[in-house]
Amino acid sequence: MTSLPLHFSAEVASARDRGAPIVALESTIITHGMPYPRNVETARAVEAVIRAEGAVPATIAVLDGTLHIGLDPDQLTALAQAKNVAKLSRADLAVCIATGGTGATTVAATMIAAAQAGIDVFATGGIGGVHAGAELSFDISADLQELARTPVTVICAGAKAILDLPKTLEVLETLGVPVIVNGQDELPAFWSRASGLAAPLRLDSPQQIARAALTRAALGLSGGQLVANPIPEADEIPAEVLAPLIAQAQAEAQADGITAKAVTPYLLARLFELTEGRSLEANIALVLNNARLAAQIAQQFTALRG
Ligand code: PSU
Ligand code: MN
Repeated sequence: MTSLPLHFSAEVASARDRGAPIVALESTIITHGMPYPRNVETARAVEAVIRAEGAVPATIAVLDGTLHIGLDPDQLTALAQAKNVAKLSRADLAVCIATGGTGATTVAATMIAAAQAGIDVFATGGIGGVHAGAELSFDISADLQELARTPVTVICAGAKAILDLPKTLEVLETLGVPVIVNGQDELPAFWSRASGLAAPLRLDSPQQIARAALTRAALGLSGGQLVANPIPEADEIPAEVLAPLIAQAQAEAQADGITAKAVTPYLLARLFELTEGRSLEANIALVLNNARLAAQIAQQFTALRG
């Protein structure tokens, strides 16, 4: 058996030595979720928010066959500029590492890497879920199963509103994943605070969220937690403004024969055009907001573990 080629950045290695709180960050949002140069600007700003809150960011990616936990600024810039980077989910991670490849980690693959590295908390924008029309396409993100099996608390702003949210909630319920809304009774829908769907669970503080994860582990329950953190009011795009544009993008994706891993990046890029860039501004704002909460939750894990 080969040993796992896992590489810690100097900043993350030092945080591990000190027992400082660490927040994992994914890289597919950089390579497939946002256009250059806003992607790298956002990645840097997200890391800065986490440091300002007293935690250490660990952006995760596979570079030339090595699983990196924490990227230095040059590595981050190179990844953000690279073309045709692979999008790695659970199924792809080992092949990419074994063949010396380079790839960006999705929510599922980032959770796997975070768990390997002993990181409890991971901030992103929106998880993957059940796509509209999944009853025909069977397009259900591997992110959902990962939440059921890997013990990481994932902070998002809800599943992306390009998905079928009721079906996504049903699958998460079937899988036994706690879906915890931070501070409101309604599930947020990524770019909007409202979804029309009730929050399956609600908690109101970073300490409660960390305590729930530790209690889950103490009960012997495998798997993670999903925290849905509503986008700040000032940054949201009302659901009724987005709904027709999402429907248009979905229809175009189908007409263009877009399938599998290409669906989410296609829809995000098309919405960027249809909203004249507004969807990207909201996406950036919600990621920063999630990073802040994730850093606070990571600190509570450290404090509660003592
Ligand atoms: N959050 C964002 N933008 C993104 C993603 C998350 O704000 O692009 C990425 C994550 O990596 C997530 C992926 O795992 O979208 C979902 O892809 P799929 O639907 O193919 O599983
Ligand atoms: Mn999919």
